[in-house]
Amino acid sequence: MQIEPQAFDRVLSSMCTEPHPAARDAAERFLATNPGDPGTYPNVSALEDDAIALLSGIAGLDEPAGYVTSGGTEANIQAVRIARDRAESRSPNVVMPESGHFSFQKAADLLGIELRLVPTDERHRADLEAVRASVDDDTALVVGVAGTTEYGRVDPIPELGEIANSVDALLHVDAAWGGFVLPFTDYEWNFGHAAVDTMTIDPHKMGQAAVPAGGLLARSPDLLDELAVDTPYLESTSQATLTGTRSGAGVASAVAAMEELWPGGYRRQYARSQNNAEWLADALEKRGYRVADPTLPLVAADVPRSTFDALRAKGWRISRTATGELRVVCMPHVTREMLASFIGDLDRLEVRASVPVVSDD
Ligand code: 0PR
Repeated sequence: MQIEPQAFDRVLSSMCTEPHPAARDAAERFLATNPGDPGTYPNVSALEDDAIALLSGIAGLDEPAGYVTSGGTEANIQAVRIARDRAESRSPNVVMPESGHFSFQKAADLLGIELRLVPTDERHRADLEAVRASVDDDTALVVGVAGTTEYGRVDPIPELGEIANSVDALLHVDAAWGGFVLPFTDYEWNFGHAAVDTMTIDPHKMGQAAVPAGGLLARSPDLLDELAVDTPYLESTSQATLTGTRSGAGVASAVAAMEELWPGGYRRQYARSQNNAEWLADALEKRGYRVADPTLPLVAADVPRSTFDALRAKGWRISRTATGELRVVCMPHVTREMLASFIGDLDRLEVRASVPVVSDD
Protein backbone atom coordinates (compact mmCIF):
# COMPACT_ATOMS: atom_id res chain seq x y z
CA MET A 1 0.00 0.00 0.00
CA GLN A 2 1.45 3.33 -1.08
CA ILE A 3 -0.85 5.97 0.24
CA GLU A 4 -0.25 7.75 3.56
CA PRO A 5 -2.87 9.40 5.78
CA GLN A 6 -3.19 13.18 5.44
CA ALA A 7 -1.13 15.44 7.70
CA PHE A 8 -2.99 17.52 10.29
CA ASP A 9 -1.16 20.76 9.54
CA ARG A 10 -4.02 22.28 7.53
CA VAL A 11 -6.98 20.53 9.12
CA LEU A 12 -9.13 23.25 10.70
CA SER A 13 -12.73 22.00 10.68
CA SER A 14 -12.48 18.42 11.84
CA MET A 15 -13.75 17.29 15.22
CA CYS A 16 -11.21 14.47 15.17
CA THR A 17 -7.57 15.00 16.02
CA GLU A 18 -4.22 13.32 16.34
CA PRO A 19 -4.53 10.70 19.10
CA HIS A 20 -2.36 11.14 22.18
CA PRO A 21 0.79 8.94 21.83
CA ALA A 22 -0.38 6.73 24.71
CA ALA A 23 -3.75 6.30 22.97
CA ARG A 24 -2.06 5.41 19.70
CA ASP A 25 0.08 2.79 21.42
CA ALA A 26 -2.89 1.28 23.28
CA ALA A 27 -4.92 1.13 20.07
CA GLU A 28 -2.20 -0.83 18.35
CA ARG A 29 -1.84 -3.30 21.23
CA PHE A 30 -5.59 -4.00 21.38
CA LEU A 31 -6.21 -4.08 17.64
CA ALA A 32 -7.17 -7.76 17.61
CA THR A 33 -9.66 -7.73 20.47
CA ASN A 34 -13.44 -7.55 20.49
CA PRO A 35 -15.23 -6.03 23.47
CA GLY A 36 -18.46 -7.31 21.89
CA ASP A 37 -17.50 -10.79 23.12
CA PRO A 38 -16.43 -10.33 26.74
CA GLY A 39 -16.34 -14.09 27.37
CA THR A 40 -13.52 -14.48 24.83
CA TYR A 41 -11.81 -11.08 25.29
CA PRO A 42 -12.04 -10.42 29.03
CA ASN A 43 -9.11 -7.99 29.24
CA VAL A 44 -10.52 -5.47 26.81
CA SER A 45 -13.90 -5.95 28.45
CA ALA A 46 -12.37 -4.97 31.80
CA LEU A 47 -10.84 -1.96 30.07
CA GLU A 48 -14.29 -0.97 28.85
CA ASP A 49 -15.47 -0.89 32.48
CA ASP A 50 -12.53 1.43 33.21
CA ALA A 51 -13.48 3.61 30.24
CA ILE A 52 -17.06 3.97 31.50
CA ALA A 53 -15.87 4.71 35.04
CA LEU A 54 -13.56 7.43 33.73
CA LEU A 55 -16.19 8.90 31.40
CA SER A 56 -18.71 8.86 34.26
CA GLY A 57 -16.28 10.78 36.45
CA ILE A 58 -15.91 13.42 33.73
CA ALA A 59 -19.69 13.66 33.28
CA GLY A 60 -20.64 13.81 36.98
CA LEU A 61 -22.32 10.39 37.00
CA ASP A 62 -21.98 8.63 40.38
CA GLU A 63 -22.90 5.11 39.34
CA PRO A 64 -21.12 4.33 36.05
CA ALA A 65 -23.37 2.91 33.33
CA GLY A 66 -22.84 2.92 29.59
CA TYR A 67 -20.61 1.55 26.88
CA VAL A 68 -18.01 2.62 24.33
CA THR A 69 -19.80 3.19 21.03
CA SER A 70 -18.54 3.52 17.48
CA GLY A 71 -19.08 7.29 17.81
CA GLY A 72 -21.57 9.99 18.58
CA THR A 73 -23.99 8.77 15.94
CA GLU A 74 -24.41 5.36 17.55
CA ALA A 75 -24.71 6.88 21.03
CA ASN A 76 -27.42 9.28 19.85
CA ILE A 77 -29.33 6.54 18.05
CA GLN A 78 -29.23 4.37 21.15
CA ALA A 79 -30.41 7.21 23.38
CA VAL A 80 -33.43 7.72 21.13
CA ARG A 81 -34.03 3.97 21.17
CA ILE A 82 -34.01 3.85 24.98
CA ALA A 83 -36.53 6.70 25.11
CA ARG A 84 -38.75 5.18 22.45
CA ASP A 85 -38.82 1.78 24.14
CA ARG A 86 -39.54 3.29 27.51
CA ALA A 87 -42.33 5.54 26.25
CA GLU A 88 -45.93 4.48 26.63
CA SER A 89 -47.15 6.46 23.64
CA ARG A 90 -47.85 4.65 20.36
CA SER A 91 -46.56 7.59 18.36
CA PRO A 92 -43.68 9.00 20.39
CA ASN A 93 -41.75 12.12 19.41
CA VAL A 94 -38.33 13.62 20.11
CA VAL A 95 -37.99 17.38 20.65
CA MET A 96 -34.62 18.87 19.74
CA PRO A 97 -33.21 22.33 18.88
CA GLU A 98 -32.38 22.73 15.20
CA SER A 99 -28.71 22.95 16.25
CA GLY A 100 -28.79 19.21 17.05
CA HIS A 101 -26.56 16.91 15.04
CA PHE A 102 -27.90 15.20 11.91
CA SER A 103 -27.38 11.79 13.54
CA PHE A 104 -30.80 12.34 15.18
CA GLN A 105 -32.35 12.42 11.70
CA LYS A 106 -30.88 8.96 11.17
CA ALA A 107 -32.21 7.84 14.56
CA ALA A 108 -35.70 9.13 13.75
CA ASP A 109 -35.66 7.42 10.39
CA LEU A 110 -34.39 4.09 11.73
CA LEU A 111 -36.64 4.04 14.76
CA GLY A 112 -39.79 5.39 13.15
CA ILE A 113 -40.12 8.25 15.59
CA GLU A 114 -41.16 11.85 14.89
CA LEU A 115 -38.34 14.38 15.25
CA ARG A 116 -39.60 17.86 16.18
CA LEU A 117 -36.99 20.50 15.49
CA VAL A 118 -37.39 23.73 17.42
CA PRO A 119 -35.68 27.05 16.64
CA THR A 120 -32.65 28.39 18.46
CA ASP A 121 -32.39 31.92 19.86
CA GLU A 122 -30.09 34.69 18.62
CA ARG A 123 -27.23 33.08 20.56
CA HIS A 124 -27.76 29.77 18.74
CA ARG A 125 -29.09 28.07 21.88
CA ALA A 126 -32.33 26.12 22.26
CA ASP A 127 -35.26 28.52 22.55
CA LEU A 128 -36.92 27.34 25.76
CA GLU A 129 -40.34 28.79 24.92
CA ALA A 130 -40.28 26.92 21.61
CA VAL A 131 -39.28 23.69 23.38
CA ARG A 132 -42.12 24.17 25.89
CA ALA A 133 -44.57 24.70 23.06
CA SER A 134 -43.39 21.58 21.22
CA VAL A 135 -43.49 18.93 23.94
CA ASP A 136 -46.66 16.99 24.68
CA ASP A 137 -47.80 13.71 26.24
CA ASP A 138 -46.25 11.80 23.33
CA THR A 139 -42.78 13.30 23.86
CA ALA A 140 -40.39 10.50 24.75
CA LEU A 141 -37.16 12.50 24.70
CA VAL A 142 -35.92 16.07 24.88
CA VAL A 143 -32.44 16.60 23.46
CA GLY A 144 -30.03 19.32 24.56
CA VAL A 145 -26.64 19.92 22.99
CA ALA A 146 -23.62 20.74 25.14
CA GLY A 147 -21.21 22.01 22.50
CA THR A 148 -23.03 22.34 19.18
CA THR A 149 -21.37 21.15 15.98
CA GLU A 150 -21.66 24.50 14.21
CA TYR A 151 -21.16 27.17 16.90
CA GLY A 152 -19.96 25.27 19.99
CA ARG A 153 -22.93 26.53 22.02
CA VAL A 154 -24.34 24.96 25.19
CA ASP A 155 -28.11 24.67 25.57
CA PRO A 156 -29.71 25.49 28.96
CA ILE A 157 -29.57 21.89 30.16
CA PRO A 158 -31.22 22.22 33.64
CA GLU A 159 -34.20 24.05 32.11
CA LEU A 160 -34.53 21.43 29.37
CA GLY A 161 -34.51 18.79 32.13
CA GLU A 162 -37.43 20.53 33.83
CA ILE A 163 -39.38 20.64 30.58
CA ALA A 164 -38.68 16.95 29.91
CA ASN A 165 -39.78 16.12 33.42
CA SER A 166 -43.04 18.03 33.04
CA VAL A 167 -44.17 15.60 30.31
CA ASP A 168 -42.46 12.50 31.78
CA ALA A 169 -39.90 12.39 28.95
CA LEU A 170 -36.20 11.59 29.22
CA LEU A 171 -33.46 14.19 28.75
CA HIS A 172 -30.50 13.35 26.53
CA VAL A 173 -27.44 15.60 26.42
CA ASP A 174 -25.26 15.44 23.33
CA ALA A 175 -21.80 16.33 24.63
CA ALA A 176 -20.08 14.32 21.89
CA TRP A 177 -17.62 17.14 21.20
CA GLY A 178 -18.03 19.35 24.29
CA GLY A 179 -17.67 16.70 26.99
CA PHE A 180 -13.91 16.97 27.31
CA VAL A 181 -13.81 20.79 27.54
CA LEU A 182 -16.97 21.61 29.53
CA PRO A 183 -15.60 20.33 32.87
CA PHE A 184 -13.28 23.35 32.83
CA THR A 185 -16.03 25.91 32.27
CA ASP A 186 -18.92 27.23 34.37
CA TYR A 187 -21.60 25.64 32.19
CA GLU A 188 -24.21 23.37 33.74
CA TRP A 189 -24.23 20.41 31.41
CA ASN A 190 -23.75 17.10 33.21
CA PHE A 191 -25.50 14.46 35.37
CA GLY A 192 -24.59 16.34 38.53
CA HIS A 193 -26.01 19.65 37.29
CA ALA A 194 -29.37 18.58 35.92
CA ALA A 195 -31.87 15.74 35.51
CA VAL A 196 -29.91 14.18 32.65
CA ASP A 197 -30.92 10.61 31.75
CA THR A 198 -28.50 9.77 28.94
CA MET A 199 -25.43 11.42 27.45
CA THR A 200 -23.19 11.16 24.40
CA ILE A 201 -19.54 11.95 25.16
CA ASP A 202 -16.90 10.91 22.63
CA PRO A 203 -13.29 10.14 23.51
CA HIS A 204 -12.43 10.22 19.76
CA LYS A 205 -13.14 13.95 19.54
CA MET A 206 -11.70 16.31 22.20
CA GLY A 207 -10.72 13.25 24.28
CA GLN A 208 -7.74 12.54 21.97
CA ALA A 209 -8.46 8.81 21.64
CA ALA A 210 -8.12 6.90 18.37
CA VAL A 211 -11.18 6.48 16.13
CA PRO A 212 -13.56 4.73 16.83
CA ALA A 213 -14.29 5.60 20.45
CA GLY A 214 -17.62 7.21 21.24
CA GLY A 215 -19.43 7.08 24.55
CA LEU A 216 -22.99 6.50 25.74
CA LEU A 217 -23.71 7.05 29.43
CA ALA A 218 -26.96 6.43 31.29
CA ARG A 219 -28.17 7.64 34.68
CA SER A 220 -28.96 4.06 35.71
CA PRO A 221 -28.25 0.58 34.34
CA ASP A 222 -31.94 -0.17 33.83
CA LEU A 223 -32.07 2.45 31.07
CA LEU A 224 -29.44 0.42 29.21
CA ASP A 225 -31.51 -2.72 29.81
CA GLU A 226 -34.06 -1.25 27.40
CA LEU A 227 -31.49 -1.98 24.69
CA ALA A 228 -30.48 -5.47 25.74
CA VAL A 229 -31.16 -8.45 23.54
CA ASP A 230 -30.42 -12.09 24.38
CA THR A 231 -27.21 -13.53 22.96
CA PRO A 232 -27.77 -17.28 23.10
CA TYR A 233 -24.44 -18.56 21.75
CA LEU A 234 -22.11 -16.11 23.55
CA GLU A 235 -20.86 -16.67 27.08
CA SER A 236 -22.37 -13.34 28.05
CA THR A 237 -26.16 -13.58 28.06
CA SER A 238 -27.21 -10.23 26.67
CA GLN A 239 -25.91 -7.31 24.63
CA ALA A 240 -27.02 -3.68 24.78
CA THR A 241 -24.74 -2.37 22.04
CA LEU A 242 -25.93 -1.57 18.52
CA THR A 243 -22.98 -3.17 16.75
CA GLY A 244 -21.79 -6.69 17.51
CA THR A 245 -18.07 -6.92 16.92
CA ARG A 246 -16.56 -3.70 18.24
CA SER A 247 -13.20 -1.99 18.26
CA GLY A 248 -10.96 -3.02 21.14
CA ALA A 249 -8.49 -0.46 19.80
CA GLY A 250 -11.02 2.30 20.39
CA VAL A 251 -11.77 1.13 23.93
CA ALA A 252 -8.11 0.74 24.92
CA SER A 253 -7.09 4.05 23.40
CA ALA A 254 -9.93 5.82 25.22
CA VAL A 255 -8.74 4.47 28.57
CA ALA A 256 -5.10 5.32 27.80
CA ALA A 257 -5.97 8.89 26.77
CA MET A 258 -8.20 9.52 29.79
CA GLU A 259 -5.73 7.99 32.26
CA GLU A 260 -3.02 10.16 30.79
CA LEU A 261 -4.94 13.43 30.47
CA TRP A 262 -7.82 13.58 32.96
CA PRO A 263 -7.98 16.13 34.45
CA GLY A 264 -4.75 18.19 34.18
CA GLY A 265 -3.88 17.45 30.56
CA TYR A 266 -7.42 18.13 29.33
CA ARG A 267 -7.56 21.33 31.38
CA ARG A 268 -4.36 22.62 29.78
CA GLN A 269 -5.63 21.57 26.36
CA TYR A 270 -8.90 23.42 26.89
CA ALA A 271 -7.01 26.59 27.92
CA ARG A 272 -4.76 26.37 24.84
CA SER A 273 -7.65 25.68 22.45
CA GLN A 274 -9.84 28.40 23.94
CA ASN A 275 -7.00 30.92 23.70
CA ASN A 276 -6.44 29.98 20.09
CA ALA A 277 -10.13 30.35 19.31
CA GLU A 278 -10.22 33.81 20.89
CA TRP A 279 -7.06 34.84 19.02
CA LEU A 280 -8.57 33.69 15.72
CA ALA A 281 -11.92 35.35 16.43
CA ASP A 282 -10.09 38.59 17.18
CA ALA A 283 -7.94 38.36 14.04
CA LEU A 284 -11.04 37.80 11.88
CA GLU A 285 -12.99 40.59 13.56
CA LYS A 286 -10.12 43.03 12.98
CA ARG A 287 -10.35 42.21 9.30
CA GLY A 288 -14.01 43.16 9.25
CA TYR A 289 -15.66 39.74 9.32
CA ARG A 290 -18.71 39.07 11.50
CA VAL A 291 -17.69 36.44 14.05
CA ALA A 292 -19.86 34.31 16.35
CA ASP A 293 -18.40 34.58 19.84
CA PRO A 294 -16.31 31.45 20.58
CA THR A 295 -17.91 30.40 23.87
CA LEU A 296 -16.10 27.05 23.45
CA PRO A 297 -13.04 26.49 21.19
CA LEU A 298 -14.94 26.82 17.92
CA VAL A 299 -15.06 29.92 15.70
CA ALA A 300 -17.68 30.68 13.04
CA ALA A 301 -17.22 33.71 10.80
CA ASP A 302 -18.98 35.23 7.84
CA VAL A 303 -16.33 34.87 5.15
CA PRO A 304 -17.44 35.27 1.53
CA ARG A 305 -17.86 32.10 -0.51
CA SER A 306 -15.10 33.09 -2.96
CA THR A 307 -12.59 33.59 -0.12
CA PHE A 308 -13.64 30.30 1.46
CA ASP A 309 -13.13 28.49 -1.86
CA ALA A 310 -9.72 30.13 -2.38
CA LEU A 311 -8.60 29.02 1.10
CA ARG A 312 -9.72 25.47 0.38
CA ALA A 313 -7.81 25.60 -2.87
CA LYS A 314 -4.72 26.48 -0.82
CA GLY A 315 -5.17 23.18 1.02
CA TRP A 316 -6.93 24.39 4.17
CA ARG A 317 -9.41 21.77 5.32
CA ILE A 318 -12.27 24.03 6.32
CA SER A 319 -16.04 23.62 6.27
CA ARG A 320 -19.12 25.81 6.47
CA THR A 321 -22.18 26.07 8.70
CA ALA A 322 -25.63 25.53 7.19
CA THR A 323 -25.88 29.28 6.67
CA GLY A 324 -22.49 29.43 4.97
CA GLU A 325 -20.13 30.69 7.68
CA LEU A 326 -16.54 29.48 7.81
CA ARG A 327 -16.13 27.13 10.76
CA VAL A 328 -12.82 26.48 12.54
CA VAL A 329 -12.65 23.93 15.35
CA CYS A 330 -9.64 24.51 17.61
CA MET A 331 -8.78 20.87 18.21
CA PRO A 332 -5.56 19.83 19.99
CA HIS A 333 -3.60 19.62 16.72
CA VAL A 334 -4.54 23.22 15.81
CA THR A 335 -1.62 25.43 16.88
CA ARG A 336 -1.24 29.22 16.99
CA GLU A 337 1.33 28.93 14.16
CA MET A 338 -1.22 27.13 11.99
CA LEU A 339 -3.80 29.81 12.64
CA ALA A 340 -1.29 32.59 11.97
CA SER A 341 -0.39 30.94 8.67
CA PHE A 342 -4.11 30.64 7.83
CA ILE A 343 -4.63 34.35 8.55
CA GLY A 344 -1.52 35.09 6.45
CA ASP A 345 -3.10 33.28 3.50
CA LEU A 346 -6.36 35.11 4.09
CA ASP A 347 -4.55 38.48 4.05
CA ARG A 348 -2.75 37.65 0.80
CA LEU A 349 -6.07 36.72 -0.80
CA GLU A 350 -7.73 39.92 0.38
CA VAL A 351 -4.83 42.04 -0.92
CA ARG A 352 -5.14 40.39 -4.28
CA ALA A 353 -8.89 40.91 -4.27
CA SER A 354 -8.54 44.63 -3.53
CA VAL A 355 -5.59 45.49 -5.84
CA PRO A 356 -6.65 45.92 -9.45
CA VAL A 357 -4.77 43.66 -11.82
CA VAL A 358 -2.47 45.74 -14.01
CA SER A 359 -1.39 44.07 -17.19
CA ASP A 360 2.02 44.72 -18.76
CA ASP A 361 0.83 45.32 -22.29
N1 0PR B 1 -22.99 14.98 18.09
C1 0PR B 1 -22.30 16.11 17.84
C2 0PR B 1 -22.57 17.34 18.64
C3 0PR B 1 -21.34 16.11 16.82
O1 0PR B 1 -20.68 17.24 16.54
C4 0PR B 1 -21.12 14.92 16.09
C5 0PR B 1 -20.12 14.87 14.98
C6 0PR B 1 -21.86 13.78 16.39
C7 0PR B 1 -22.80 13.84 17.41
C8 0PR B 1 -21.68 12.49 15.65
O2 0PR B 1 -20.48 11.90 16.00
P1 0PR B 1 -19.75 10.82 15.10
O3 0PR B 1 -19.30 11.51 13.87
O4 0PR B 1 -18.66 10.34 15.99
O5 0PR B 1 -20.74 9.74 14.82
N2 0PR B 1 -19.75 16.07 14.44
C9 0PR B 1 -18.86 16.20 13.32
C10 0PR B 1 -19.66 16.70 12.13
O6 0PR B 1 -20.62 16.04 11.72
C11 0PR B 1 -18.21 14.92 12.93
C12 0PR B 1 -16.98 15.12 12.14
C13 0PR B 1 -15.78 14.76 12.69
C14 0PR B 1 -16.99 15.59 10.85
C15 0PR B 1 -14.62 14.89 11.99
C16 0PR B 1 -15.82 15.74 10.12
C17 0PR B 1 -14.64 15.38 10.72
O7 0PR B 1 -13.45 15.48 10.00
O8 0PR B 1 -19.31 17.74 11.62
